[in-house]
Amino acid sequence: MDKLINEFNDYVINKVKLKYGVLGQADAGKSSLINLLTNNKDAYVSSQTDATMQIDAYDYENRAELIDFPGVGTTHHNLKKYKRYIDTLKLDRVLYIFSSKIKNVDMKVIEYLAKKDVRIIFVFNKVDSLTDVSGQQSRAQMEREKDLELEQQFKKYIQPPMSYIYTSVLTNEGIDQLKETLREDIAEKEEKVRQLMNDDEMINQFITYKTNTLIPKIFAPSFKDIIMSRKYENIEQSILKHYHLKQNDNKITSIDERINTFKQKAEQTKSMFNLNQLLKFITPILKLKKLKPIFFMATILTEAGVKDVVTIIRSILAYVGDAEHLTKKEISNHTN
Ligand SMILES: Nc1nc2c(ncn2[C@@H]2O[C@H](COP(=O)(O)OP(=O)(O)OP(=O)(O)O)[C@@H](O)[C@H]2O)c(=O)[nH]1
Ligand SMILES: [Mg+2]
Repeated sequence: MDKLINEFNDYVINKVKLKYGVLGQADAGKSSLINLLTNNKDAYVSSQTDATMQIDAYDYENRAELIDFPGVGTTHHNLKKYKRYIDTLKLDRVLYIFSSKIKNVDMKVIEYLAKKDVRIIFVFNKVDSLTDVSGQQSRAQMEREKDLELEQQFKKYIQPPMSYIYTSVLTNEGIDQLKETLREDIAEKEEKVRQLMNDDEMINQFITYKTNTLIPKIFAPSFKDIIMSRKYENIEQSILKHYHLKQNDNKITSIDERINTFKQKAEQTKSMFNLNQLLKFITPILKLKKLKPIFFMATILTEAGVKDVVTIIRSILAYVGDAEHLTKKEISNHTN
């Protein structure tokens, strides 16, 4: 696939990435599960309770994020703090990990999530150590009882049926089932990605994002020399490269030519750079968030004695505007 389309595809995927909060009981194996699911050794695992002190996110197959929470109800992370984490992170889903019986604090967190309409996948980890001391019950019986208990506790806020996925990081039991659950959940998003790739508003958003990352690149202090020496082709190349446009495929009017045209029109003869004047030209062309680098560069150039600063910047931005337009056309051609 085309570089540009690839980047747009990544952008859209990122937009719809599901955020899974991996929450649950302290020491239940939340971080270990994340490590296993994402094949990394990064999530902090410890034999000490309360190992996860901060909140980190891990990529899951480039389609979702697993967010490693600290254990609930520990001294450092009381209920209030936990709720705050949940709110600020805007979770789409929660994997709630148990390794022992349901506690009061679990009920409070789950009730909070349910009221916020966050879908919860219940996991009972460390199933390798789930044994019946009396030897009376089979594993299947124990699991059935645990599922019933789960339903009893939460049917007030969550629609039954409810059951755990029983997992073990030690024996790998249940890991495939957990992955399958995630896979189905994520698959629903694939269609959404396809739709958004054809969505005009999404294309515009992407282009705005691209331009916003371009501006600080162009108007970096190193560009002062280029502008002083009037080698605008360098800037043109950077712009085309940034949008993955090929030099030959398009006929954008050069910056040099634009400068001449603007000068001929004699619209702008003042030697001093004027902020309002510049703004007047920028606003209709680009939807820019970051104007600071432009003004900063304009000031530097004016101080360096460049006379037609506004005309130069105006011409560069007009070039960017055309590049944006071409980029949009490229994407639309590809996706429609
Ligand atoms: N027997 C057994 N031990 C496990 C399993 N999963 C994790 N452990 C062990 O349990 C301990 C805690 O694991 P962590 O992954 O740090 O647990 P956590 O839920 O992230 O802990 P906090 O972040 O402190 O709340 C470690 O010693 C793990 O090796 C499992 O499935 N079975
Ligand atoms: Mg942890």
